[in-house]
Amino acid sequence: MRIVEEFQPRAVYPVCAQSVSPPFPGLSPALTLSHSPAPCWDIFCAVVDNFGDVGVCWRLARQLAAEHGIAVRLWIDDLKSACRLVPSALPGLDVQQVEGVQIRHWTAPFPDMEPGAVVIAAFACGLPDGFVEAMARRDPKPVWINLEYLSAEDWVAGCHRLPSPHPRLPLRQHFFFPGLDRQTGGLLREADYDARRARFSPADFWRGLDLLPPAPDELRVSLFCYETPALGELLELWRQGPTPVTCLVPEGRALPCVAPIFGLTDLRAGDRLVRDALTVQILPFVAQPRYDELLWACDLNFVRGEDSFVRAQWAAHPFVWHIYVQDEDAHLEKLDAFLARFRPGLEPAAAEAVTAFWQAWNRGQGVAGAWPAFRQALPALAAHGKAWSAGLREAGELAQNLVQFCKDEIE
Ligand code: TRH
Repeated sequence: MRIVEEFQPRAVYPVCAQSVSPPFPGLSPALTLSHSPAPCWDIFCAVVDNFGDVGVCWRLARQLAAEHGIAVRLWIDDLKSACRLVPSALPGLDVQQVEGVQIRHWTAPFPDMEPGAVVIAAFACGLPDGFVEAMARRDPKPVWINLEYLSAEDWVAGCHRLPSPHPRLPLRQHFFFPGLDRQTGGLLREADYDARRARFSPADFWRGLDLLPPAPDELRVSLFCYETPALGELLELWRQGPTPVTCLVPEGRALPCVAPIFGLTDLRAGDRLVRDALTVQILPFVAQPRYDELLWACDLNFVRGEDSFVRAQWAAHPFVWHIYVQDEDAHLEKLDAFLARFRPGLEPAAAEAVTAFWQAWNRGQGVAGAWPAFRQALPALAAHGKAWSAGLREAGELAQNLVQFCKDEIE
């Protein structure tokens, strides 16, 4: 797009001054400050739990570096968790360069550091006090972005890009919301997404897992979800069903709900279990691009949280969202808000089926009753998924929208 061609980030964002502290103990010789380009954007990621916080920040950081020529410092407080998502990163290094991004361990006390031209607080995480003071001293002041959670609720459009002044310092932050329409920041999608998908071979993918291509009546399902009694109920139904179901389950929180179906207490990556019509294959946790391939290969994708939920929408195959649980069932309102946007364009039976099944899945009961109609709606959902993802593209792409917003703020 034109924005990429016209935008010269190095010229717009002046090179940041380096740390005034001596190099950190973990700094490898290849990463001495004189060899690495100065970071220009700082992204702060506090890992709350699971993989979504790091997942979104890592994806954004890589895109900013690879597609927009921005030097990114990604500050992560829990490097051990991050290493699951970024397999080539090392948990013991305070500073490391991975895939064009400088990953830094966010420690307390925080080092004395000149802020970049843009500072992103991911998911409203608090920034270190000393760093905020340094932001206030910087001339010009950094653009301070509060990158929020994805929500389909109507109020988001009214809050996207809103400024909020700092109570004490001459700074203001801007709220930046991912979203599903042009009134929001859009969703992350790498520039090479379509090219990667065009090159993707399902046959090679299945061969790599040592699985035959699916039989004509078989359903291939990826299952990334939180623990829920609904999972056992559904697997049991599939086991007894008239047609084969092969279920690819990434290792993690769901496994204790899967094991009892096979009379086991423990499952691990590499296990393959077959009982009646049901085959379950446990997968290792893979790098993000490989996870996309799983979503492209399967007929139905169970996803969760935020980032895998977004990836399932780009994959445009039928999907089921296990939403992250919030206090006072606030998540159920978010679920309904998404469904209210997603349903238009679906025939009434399919619209009802997707609503009933998603609600049963998220409430943890009633999936067996909701499954037959949902199963029947899969062809309609497959067609709808294509139209839905095409519509999402019209909202624009989040990294690009963010770059443009910051450019406008700086000028
Ligand atoms: O892991 P999640 O449940 O993450 C979150 C967090 O709980 C977070 O606190 C909360 O705010 C958020 O949900 C809503 O789900 P999510 O967001 O889908 O993140 C998973 C990431 O892991 C995503 O980037 C995809 C990636 N992934 C892989 O890279 N490889 C894999 O094999 C799998 C299964 C996932």
